[in-house]
Amino acid sequence: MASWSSAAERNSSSLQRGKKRQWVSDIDPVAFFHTKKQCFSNGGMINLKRSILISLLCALCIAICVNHASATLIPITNYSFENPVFSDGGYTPIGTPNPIPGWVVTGRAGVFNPTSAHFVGGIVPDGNQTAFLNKDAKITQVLSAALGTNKTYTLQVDVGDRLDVSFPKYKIELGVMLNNQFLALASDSAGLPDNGKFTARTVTYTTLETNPYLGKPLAISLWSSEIQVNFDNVHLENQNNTPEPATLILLGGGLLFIAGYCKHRRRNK
Ligand SMILES: [Ca+2]
Ligand SMILES: [Ca+2]
Repeated sequence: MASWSSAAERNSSSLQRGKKRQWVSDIDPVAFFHTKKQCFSNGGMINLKRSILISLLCALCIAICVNHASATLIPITNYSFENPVFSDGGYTPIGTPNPIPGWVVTGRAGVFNPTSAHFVGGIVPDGNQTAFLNKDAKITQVLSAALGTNKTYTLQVDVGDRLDVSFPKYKIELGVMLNNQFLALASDSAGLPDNGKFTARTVTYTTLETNPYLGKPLAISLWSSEIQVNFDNVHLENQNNTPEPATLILLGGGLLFIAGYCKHRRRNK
């Protein structure tokens, strides 16, 4: 039985080899060569296109990373209202000259070290103190930086609602100084912090080459309608919206590499 099976398998195998030989002999060698060459050529072209695409994507990713890394923090004096220092529950007394160092104050405002009677756990977003602004009070700071072209400015401020006071209206404004007057360019007044807590609010402003206020000093203004709004942790940064020289060098290097690679492949064919 086993020998019959082996003989049948041998016959079948021999038949298959015969068919295979015939199939191979039926193929036009010239046509086969051309087809193979075309397949290789197409495969090579696909690989080359894939390499170029991957290289370009890598260059683009690097360029985006470099652009994100170019965000610049603009210094703000007494941004966290930790100066001057008060003990728990302490605040700027009425009539204190220069009540918030670094800020121009109009109306009743100062710095405040709250306790758990004022905010949940006595916690503030940064450090131990906040600014407090009562009825129609405003604090303003003119910054050392000027409004630049093709930039996106992001101003972030934490806004707090005291446990023992109802939350009034407020306004956060980013602007420029024009003829010694503050001119708002962007603002926020829509935040509603939970009772006894702070919420982070953001104001953004993007400049183009046609902006009429380019070169004017940047300024920040914070305002409260009634007793009382608390502000803390004021941060401003800008991000360039045009490629910087480093980005262009990276992109140029990537393109030169691709060109060199293509030349190398053509030579080796
Ligand atoms: Ca603080
Ligand atoms: Ca409240």
